[in-house]
Amino acid sequence: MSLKKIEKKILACKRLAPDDALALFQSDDIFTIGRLANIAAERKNGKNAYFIQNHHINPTNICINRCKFCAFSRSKGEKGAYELSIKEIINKLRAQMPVISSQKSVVRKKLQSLTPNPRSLFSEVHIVGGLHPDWPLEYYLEMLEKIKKKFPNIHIKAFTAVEIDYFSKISGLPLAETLLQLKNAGLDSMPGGGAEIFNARVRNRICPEKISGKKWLDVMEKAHGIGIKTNATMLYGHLETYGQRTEHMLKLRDLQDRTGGFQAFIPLAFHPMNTELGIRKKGVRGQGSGVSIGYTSGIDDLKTIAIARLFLDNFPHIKAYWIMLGEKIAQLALMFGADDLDGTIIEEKITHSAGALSGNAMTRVQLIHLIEKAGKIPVERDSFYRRI
Ligand code: V47
Ligand code: SF4
Repeated sequence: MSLKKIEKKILACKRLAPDDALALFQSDDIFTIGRLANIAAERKNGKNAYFIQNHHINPTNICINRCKFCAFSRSKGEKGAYELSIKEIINKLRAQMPVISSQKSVVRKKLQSLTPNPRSLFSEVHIVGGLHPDWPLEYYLEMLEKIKKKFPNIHIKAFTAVEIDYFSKISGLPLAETLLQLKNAGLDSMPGGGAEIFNARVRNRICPEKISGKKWLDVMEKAHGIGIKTNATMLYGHLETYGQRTEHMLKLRDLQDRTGGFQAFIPLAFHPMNTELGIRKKGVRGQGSGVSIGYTSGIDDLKTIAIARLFLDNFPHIKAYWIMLGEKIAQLALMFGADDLDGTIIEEKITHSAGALSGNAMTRVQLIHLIEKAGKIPVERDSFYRRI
């Protein structure tokens, strides 16, 4: 279908077909696609662009899966492998707390005015890690319980669908029961990682040990079924085609029609450094030997965000994760359909192991500045997109 026809559909608020999304991916008219995505974003969220003060924690990088695009993971005993005790996790979180209480009163008042929770500098902790060969489900339950006990006001967004499925396998409990136990221990919502690309052929090449796309969707459906909100991601810029990106988003849109449990969609730009996939092997995809899969282009990043906004008409939010996009492309993404920059992060390991060019943390003031300069209204949110 021509871009003009697709534009008409969008302006009439009609749902895009997979062929429309494919035609948008194949088009070079980035300005038209961006303008339309901005219209769709403003229909949903006005000029609001959200951000959150959050803290990422990765309890371990030891993982039995060793996906070919992952530079973060290690095998047990390998150089660079680490494990955090629950005490170390608590201490990492606590390290952000006394910043305020130890200040002189005038500084303390100023800091308190900058944060939703006067005792902390963040309102959400985001926890994901490797599939550890020895830790039992009880370890994760205790982790949640202890974090909740020490920081009752902090929202815990934790564990990808891949981890949840693994916890179910190692505990011998059904998925629904595993999720319930985690929920009762303090799990408030789930991040969207582990989706990668659902297409089985590509998935088998980039992460052969990982659960199937079908299983990922099944875990999410069960989580939504017991009232756990989640996000969804898509790893792009590796071996997948535009058609496979569209197919991936279609599966997410179909599930969202059934459950309504997704909050945000986050396209994740593949980072190639230190990964097995970063250097293409001889003959793969008809390329010569040693041809590397590089970083994604800014144009592809913006197009993917925009098409996601247009195609995923039932997702409330599209997140431009600044860690993966870089601060500047993430800012531009706010004019191309994204309405969320994610957060302050504080410590990021997964993308930085793979050569992220972005910083590790941003302050609330920096995030507000980026949003305002993109002509949007900064809204500090909680984990359910309520204004703080
Ligand atoms: O599951 C791993 C991906 C994910 C690489 O839900 C890589 O709010 C790019 O899911 N290049 C973890 N991506 C990050 C994630 C996430 C991040 C921020 C917010 C949310 C949310 C979720 O990162 C993994 C995997 O899909 N990943 N290695 C890489 N080399
Ligand atoms: Fe393990 Fe996740 Fe890295 Fe895959 S992406 S190797 S599952 S930590």
